[in-house]
Amino acid sequence: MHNISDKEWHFWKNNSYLVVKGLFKEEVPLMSEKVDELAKKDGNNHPWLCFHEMDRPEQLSRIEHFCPFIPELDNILRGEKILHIINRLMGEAGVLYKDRINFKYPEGGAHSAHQDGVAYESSNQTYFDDSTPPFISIFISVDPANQENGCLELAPHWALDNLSILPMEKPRADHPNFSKIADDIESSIDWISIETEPGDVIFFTERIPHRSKPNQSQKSRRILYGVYNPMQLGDKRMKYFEEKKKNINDARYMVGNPHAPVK
Ligand SMILES: O=C(O)CCC(=O)C(=O)O
Repeated sequence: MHNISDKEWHFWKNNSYLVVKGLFKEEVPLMSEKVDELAKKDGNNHPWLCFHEMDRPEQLSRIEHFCPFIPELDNILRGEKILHIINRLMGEAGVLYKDRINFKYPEGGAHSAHQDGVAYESSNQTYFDDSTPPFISIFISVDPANQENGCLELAPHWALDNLSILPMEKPRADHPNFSKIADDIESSIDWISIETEPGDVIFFTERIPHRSKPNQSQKSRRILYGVYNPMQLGDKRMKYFEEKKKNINDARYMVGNPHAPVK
C-alpha cells in the first residue's frame, strides 16, 4: 500500500497532479492481456462502449464501461491499492465514476487541450463545484508513455483550489460537437510532459488543463483510466453510462476527445 507523504500532499495541493511510480508494476502483464482481449472485441455488439478515431474511423480510440464485465480490470480500478490513495487525495471517500481505456495507435490519438470537469456536469452536479472536492482521474500506464508516443501533458502550477474554466472553441465544422481549449490560450500555456513506465500512475483533477500529442512511434500506447467522484455525491457510475448511451454523441462527451460520433 502506498501512503501519501507530506511532500506528495504538498505537491498535489500546489499542482493538482501527482505521479506514483510503479504502483501497478506487478499487474502490468495482466492489464496488458485484458486490454488486448478487449481491443480484439471491437464493435457495437458488446455491453461496453467502443469509440473510434475522428479522422480514422476504422481505428479504435477508446473503450468505456468494461468494469462490470472484466473482473481483473475492475479489481484494479476499484481495489484497495488505488482507493487508499484516492481517499487521501480527495480528503474523503471516493467512488469510481467512469472507467476507460485509451488506445493510441501509431499516427493517431491526439487529445486536444481540455479540462475534464467541463464534461462531467449532469443533473444537479455543476462544473467545478466548489462545494465538493474535485473528481480525480488516474492514468495507469500499460505501455510506456513518452514524448514520441504522446504522453500526458499538463498545465503547470495549477493549484487544487483553482476553479478557472478556460475559454473553449469548436474548431471543426465537420465535427460540431467537438470542443477544446481555445488555441490562443493553449499556446500561452507552458505545458509539462509527464513520461511514464508501465505500472506508473498519474493522479490529476478534473480542473487541471491537459492534452496529449499523436503517437509518432510504431507501437500502440495503451492507458487504463479511472475517474472517481466524492462519495458524498453518491455512486453515479451506472447512471452516467445509462445517460451516455441515450445520447452518446452529446457535445459534453466530446470535450477534447478525438473520437468520431457513434453511428
Ligand atoms: O490519453 C491521453 O493521452 C489523454 C486522455 C485525455 O485527456 C482524456 O481521456 O480526457
